[in-house]
Amino acid sequence: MANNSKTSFPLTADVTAAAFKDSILKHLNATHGTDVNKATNRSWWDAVSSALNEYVYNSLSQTQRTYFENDTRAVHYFSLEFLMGRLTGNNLHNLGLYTVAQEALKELDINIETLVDEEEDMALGNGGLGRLAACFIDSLATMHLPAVGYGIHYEHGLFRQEFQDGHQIERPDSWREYGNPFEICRPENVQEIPVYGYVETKFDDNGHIAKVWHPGRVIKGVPWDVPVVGYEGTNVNILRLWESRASDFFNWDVFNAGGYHDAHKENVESETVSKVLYPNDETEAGKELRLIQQYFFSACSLKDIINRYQRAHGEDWSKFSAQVAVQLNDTHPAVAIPELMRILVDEFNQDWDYAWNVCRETFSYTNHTLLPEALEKWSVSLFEKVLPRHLEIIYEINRRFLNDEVEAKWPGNDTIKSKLSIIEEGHERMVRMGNLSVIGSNKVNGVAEVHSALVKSDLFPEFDALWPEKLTNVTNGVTPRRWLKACNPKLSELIDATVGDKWPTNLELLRDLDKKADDAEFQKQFMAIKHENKVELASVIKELTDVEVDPSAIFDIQIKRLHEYKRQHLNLLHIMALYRRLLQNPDYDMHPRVFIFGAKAAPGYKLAKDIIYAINKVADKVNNDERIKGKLKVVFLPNYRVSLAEKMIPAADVSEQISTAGKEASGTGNMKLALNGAITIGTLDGANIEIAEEVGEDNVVIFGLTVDEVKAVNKAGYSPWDYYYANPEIKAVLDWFETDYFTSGKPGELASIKHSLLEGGDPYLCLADFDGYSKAHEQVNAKYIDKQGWAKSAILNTAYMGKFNSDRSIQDYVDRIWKLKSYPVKVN
Ligand code: HBZ
Repeated sequence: MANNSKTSFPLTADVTAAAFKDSILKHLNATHGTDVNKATNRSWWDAVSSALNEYVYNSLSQTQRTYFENDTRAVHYFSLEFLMGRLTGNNLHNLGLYTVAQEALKELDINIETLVDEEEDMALGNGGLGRLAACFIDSLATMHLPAVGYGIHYEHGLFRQEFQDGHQIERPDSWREYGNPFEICRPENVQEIPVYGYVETKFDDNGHIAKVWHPGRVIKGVPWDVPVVGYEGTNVNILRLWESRASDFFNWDVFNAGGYHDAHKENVESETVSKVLYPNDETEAGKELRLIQQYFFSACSLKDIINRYQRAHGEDWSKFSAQVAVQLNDTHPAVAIPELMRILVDEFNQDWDYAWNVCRETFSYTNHTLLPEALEKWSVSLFEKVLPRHLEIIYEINRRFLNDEVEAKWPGNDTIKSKLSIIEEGHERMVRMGNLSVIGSNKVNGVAEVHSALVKSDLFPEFDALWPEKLTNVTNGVTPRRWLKACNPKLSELIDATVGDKWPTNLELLRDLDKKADDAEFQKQFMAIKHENKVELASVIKELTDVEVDPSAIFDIQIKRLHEYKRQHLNLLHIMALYRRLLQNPDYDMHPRVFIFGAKAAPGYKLAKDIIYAINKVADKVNNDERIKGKLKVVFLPNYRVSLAEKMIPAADVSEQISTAGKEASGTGNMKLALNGAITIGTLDGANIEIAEEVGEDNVVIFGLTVDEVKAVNKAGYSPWDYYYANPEIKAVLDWFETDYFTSGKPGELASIKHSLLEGGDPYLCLADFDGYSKAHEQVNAKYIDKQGWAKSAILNTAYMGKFNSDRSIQDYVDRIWKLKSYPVKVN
């Protein structure tokens, strides 16, 4: 019999394991049409999801009613990416039903962990930016704040990564091939979105100019709602994702004229819009389909917001910006700015200045990168083809901005005008989405202190001079519900027993763990949990790669997108140096290490793929070399994604955060790893700086050039060759890449890495930082050998990470930008 254990949350306090089990059985049959004798794992997962959805839908309805009845101001988080991961475990945890479900399933002879492994990740994002959006909507619901996430319902999320002979191969991701129990289609909120065509200029009876856009095509937007369950389950917000469809199933004229295929072609093109997520992070390709994706979801979302607004306020626009805040997650949805102008001016006949004030009060923009190749620009000709009316509006916004505001501040200064213009002049004229976003926003924020300072000083200095209040900082955070409570149940239990169970909504409470940092018994418990997590990860590693690793080795983890600026190849250079030291001296003094990687490379990013290949080839060699007696292992786990991160992070001893200073805007993996008791080896970049401040310099290992030093080195003229000739170890390791030592019979297969670091100029200063990095690793080794010292540092990392709760980030947004009130929902 299920023992009738109860949950601790008011909403689900009366739910017993026995009742939950009955509900699962009921849904297995009544909702999913199967029975205990035939049910597959998938059917059981469906049934559990339906059972938990009963609570979700109840809260969802009441949340929507509460917000409607109070006519609340709400934030609308516009993001091309939401990297949600799996929802079953998360929703069970947030409803307080995890243990109940676990017991109920045990009764049915089902292991809950196997069951939640059935779920495909909802991988509708590339990396940090998309996962941040997912953490933020979790926090918004948890903090009882009225909010809607808006994005695209991609049929295929980020590609599935396989390795073939060490090379990355991309396979399609079909996360909802057989449906998804967590999304609800809302046909009542379908939108029609025009694109292409031309603009006609008309004069009305009073001689006023009116612009009429005659679109070339209309795309239908179908909304799918994913409930976002806040912790304790009372407020359930929604993530609304738009799927594109052909607006009429058939173009009948063409069809009747015998053009069956042509009619279909247009439908296929419309449906292509939400087919697939672009897999490039930090690069801008300027592709037509991507601009259409951006416009499609921004326009659907604005129409949706306006429909909701009009139900309460009709055509009285004076309250619009008091009710509606829109946050632009990077410049990807920036076309929403001219779209709102178009709606107000062309469709609702509002005066330009009035409409512009509404816009500026409505939008705010978050910048996530300073890398020039990631700053979005669209060619004017493409813009004109896809969105002819929006281009005119952008010209008018720009004309007024330059002639009025810039001219007033810097009279006659054409240099500043050309820098601040939304249009970049040149052989191909371009629309700068960053400038449009700053000009059309109320606030602009960077994502960590140092990054926001650089946004002001290096990216947008003139805008900062023009509007000193506009540019600000909100340091990123991560949700402790997914990234500690759910992913690390053993540590969570220890924390509950030590500081109480309120920390998931008030992470500063972890600070009290510092009292136990020197307590030998607590250290033992803390490190025993780390060890158990490492044992579990070791079995995942064995299953995925067939490599055996020893859980008593140091688990040193680098997980993030593969990019030169993140410097996985610096990590690789150091691994090769260690290997060489071990070959030269089998007694070389080091605690056994396992270097573990997880990373996807953008499919078109050749060098990133070469780095993956090189790591895999070095791994093969090192892992099978008996001479080094298992002191060094290298593992590259395929298909890194949220659900794999959840298994890796609790098992990390060391967190690699080694970007070139000034390049990583914030980082959020750094936060998740430190929160789970890993010690950071990192540069003074992004949020690493703030993490080091919080946990204290004894509990991180910092190395490398600072932002100012990087600037100075580049200014003086950096030559990687100097390091190559001065440091015999660097030379030996780089030369190794050209041999066939790691690629038997195929010399030169890894040469592109050496080439990029020498002839290529080493743009991210790997060689300049190599020595510091290598010494930092010696420090890590020495630190680990001092067991008590290490345990203390690990505990203090967990204890002092309270600041990096995404609830704190959201509170900063609320205070500085959104000005929202919270509405805790009373559920009955
Ligand atoms: O955003 C990341 C930053 O690199 C990271 O430092 C920060 O912590 C995180 C959250 O603020 N940026 C991205 O993840 N960027 C993208 O994924 C991206 C995707 C498509 C693009 C450009 C960038 O066109």
